[in-house]
Amino acid sequence: MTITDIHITPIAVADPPLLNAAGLHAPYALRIIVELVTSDGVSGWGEIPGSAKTFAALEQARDCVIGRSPFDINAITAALGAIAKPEQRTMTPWDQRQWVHVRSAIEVACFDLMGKATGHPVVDLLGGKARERVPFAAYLFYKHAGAGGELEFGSEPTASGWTGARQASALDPDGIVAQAKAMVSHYGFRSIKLKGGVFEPVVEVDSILALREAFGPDVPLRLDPNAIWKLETAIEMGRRLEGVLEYYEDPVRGQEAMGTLAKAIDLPLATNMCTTSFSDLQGSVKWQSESIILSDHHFWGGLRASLELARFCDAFGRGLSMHSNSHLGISLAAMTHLAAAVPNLTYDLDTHYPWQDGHDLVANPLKFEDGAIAVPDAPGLGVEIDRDRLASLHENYLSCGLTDRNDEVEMQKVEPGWTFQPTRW
Ligand code: GKR
Ligand code: MG
Repeated sequence: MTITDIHITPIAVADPPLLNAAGLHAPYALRIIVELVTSDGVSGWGEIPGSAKTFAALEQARDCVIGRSPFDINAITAALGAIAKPEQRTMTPWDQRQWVHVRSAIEVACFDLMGKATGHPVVDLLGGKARERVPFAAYLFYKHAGAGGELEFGSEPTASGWTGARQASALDPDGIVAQAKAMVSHYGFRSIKLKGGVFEPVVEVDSILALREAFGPDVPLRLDPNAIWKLETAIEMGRRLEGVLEYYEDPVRGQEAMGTLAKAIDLPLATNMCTTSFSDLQGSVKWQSESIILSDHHFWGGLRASLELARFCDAFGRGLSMHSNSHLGISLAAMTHLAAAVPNLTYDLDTHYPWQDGHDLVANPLKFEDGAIAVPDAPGLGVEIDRDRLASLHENYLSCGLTDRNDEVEMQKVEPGWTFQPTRW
């Protein structure tokens, strides 16, 4: 089996006006879909965050893939390593390094092909199931009214349930509790994460306390201000949240500050911002910057790299959870197979999927039942791509005018003069 072609398709999917430390989500989230085609006419699929730089890097990667077997991931990885440029993570909440994304997209598509060739689900190729069902967490955002895409900013919705909550604004603790109730009742999630870094820290702590009041002590809660708080603020807020949060995610920026915070409060710290690559692991040990690392196969360079990260976490006493960005069903399937194969991935995973639900290019998207997804047994990732849907999401990309995610620019459309500050409060 030889890879004979690679199709790289940028797409844009409707995304509601969600707020975060870097600004505001645009009406469309960008993704890139990678299809590897083999000599026997089989397609393997990968999905990663979209950006012009990542698209260009994928174009350069063609020759590393074509003519090779999908079973030869070591050779493909070495070829990619030879053309990749060194790159640093930037200050944004999401990781913009393109080569980790390229490796991830290609590797996931190879695993899909290997599964289809052998008749096994990807989880089997990663060592087999450590669990039958993968639990996910509700991921709440402060947001303006509107559902993204064509609807953009609208008036308050008339729809009920999750459809209504997805359109509604949520700008205070009551709005957050309403959003949580709708999302939890629709998907059955049993843990809740709030994206912070948007309002004064006391407002965000009050939102967490309102969630605790509404859901009781048995629903684990997480708060993620995306590293925008000062150390003294994070200590003060952290003390109010001791005994309330399951973990406190990236309240401050950098491993050293996280390590200092960890000593000052009695709360587990988690990160997808300060320990984000293998070269950060030395610093993680030196500063003891977190108790829990949020893996992400898009950012760590694929599924096998994520298994290696899991071994580090096991050996160095770190918990392991999973990070997410706006995504569709190929990524959801890859996350599910990976999480099913990692024995020590014991936290409910992040997912943005509810915000994109109904817009997927996967014809048979994996379904949440009681907040979890049953690991598929079909060969490969177990997803079928709706090619018409892929084409229309690509049309969205061509017409929406976005080529990169820039939450600061989107925020300036609503609040002229607003600027991102690496440390705000
Ligand atoms: O989607 O706005 C967002 C999030 O802030 C995302 O970009 C982050 O990467 O979910 C992420 C996180 O946990 O930091
Ligand atoms: Mg985070």
